[in-house]
Amino acid sequence: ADKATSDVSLTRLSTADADFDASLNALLAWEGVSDADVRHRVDEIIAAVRTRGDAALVEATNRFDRLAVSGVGELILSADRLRQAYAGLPDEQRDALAHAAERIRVYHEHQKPESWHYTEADGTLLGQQVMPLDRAGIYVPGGKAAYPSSVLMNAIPAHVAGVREIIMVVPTPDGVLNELVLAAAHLAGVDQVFTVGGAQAVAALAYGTETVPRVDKIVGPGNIYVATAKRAVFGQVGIDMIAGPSEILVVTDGGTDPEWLAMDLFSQAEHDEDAQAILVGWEREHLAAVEEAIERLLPTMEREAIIRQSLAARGASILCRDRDEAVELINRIAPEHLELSVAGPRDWLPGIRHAGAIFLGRHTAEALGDYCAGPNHVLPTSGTARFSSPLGVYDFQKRSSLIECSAEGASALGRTASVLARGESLTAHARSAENRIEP
Ligand code: HSO
Ligand code: ZN
Repeated sequence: ADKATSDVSLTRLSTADADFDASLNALLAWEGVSDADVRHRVDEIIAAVRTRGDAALVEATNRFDRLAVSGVGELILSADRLRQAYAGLPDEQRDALAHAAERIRVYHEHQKPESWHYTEADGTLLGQQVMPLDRAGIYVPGGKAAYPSSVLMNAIPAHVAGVREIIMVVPTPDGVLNELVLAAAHLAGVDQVFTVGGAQAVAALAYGTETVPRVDKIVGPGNIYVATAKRAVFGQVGIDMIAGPSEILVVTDGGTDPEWLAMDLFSQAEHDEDAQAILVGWEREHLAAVEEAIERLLPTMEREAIIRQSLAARGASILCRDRDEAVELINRIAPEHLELSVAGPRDWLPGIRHAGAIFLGRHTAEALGDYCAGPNHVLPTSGTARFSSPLGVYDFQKRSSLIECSAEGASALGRTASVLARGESLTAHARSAENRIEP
């Protein structure tokens, strides 16, 4: 174990430490499962909304968001209201939002998968047809994590996918609306907004109420109640991944301004106390320079307290032997965001197997990707980049397989199917297939 001295805000590790593996595991550990108490409360809310619809939704909303509305009608924002929010923004904000939305749209247009088919010699056609979901529900958190950029990132891929109807829910605790969030909804093609949140909003989207339409998939981040509710309704509807705290892993070859690196780490750390910012490099002095920049810049940060807490609890500066060991670390951590602040970053790509988004080179700050580069900022966290991908157009589509047998094709396949069906003692299957066998 190493000199986590009091003048340094984050944990210092070295791959040469005898207990490095254990230290790294402890650093990465994240308990993402909600406790039985939360699950119980969420189940109750879901059951209430499922059985009593609008009435339960209004009750829960009044209670948790400290409102006094009498019907769901008061919780609907019209398309006009969204347009107004957009029109009412200061020019600079409106232009920035529009610029970001356009770039995100263009990027996601590239993601659109094509339907395909092929035809066999006997005329049999096989293929796959891609179709959008009918209705998607987008959860937008209220309060301190109400990010307009996340509205764009969740709704635009749905829109590009061709989803017919996009329903957004956003809680308004104490009735407070975020105009930027509404403006983003307008730009992203959201059809209807309900100002509800929490498990009750997830339940309403999953089962439908008299007023809230039932959706086919619910996406978007939320607090522990929202995440628990999404898990609970999975199967009734589709859900996206359950997001953990935001993470960044910055790899430096020693050639980037330490202050840039410090700020890149802060940019994740400032999201919340549980966010994780990790620096990896093989130049001992350079790492020390970044640590020093961190100390120097911390007092200048508006969110100093959150950043300090995040760095102290989950931040680290890891000294490794060389570039190969850095790649090993990347794949082991499977970070949500990977910044390769190195010369020749593209050469690294073939070695990187697990990362949500890869930011190549010294100029590519993660913050640019968070807002407006184009790729999605909804990414797999907590090591789930090992098996999952950024939110994308494909999350709002599904595939149907296509089979069209020619007479000749059916005859040939009939023989194979018949044998296999009789092997399974399924006689109707066998005779159905045999009917197509030509003598
Ligand atoms: N870094 C966040 C996304 C975000 N950043 C929104 C700023 N606003 C996702 O990990
Ligand atoms: Zn961010």
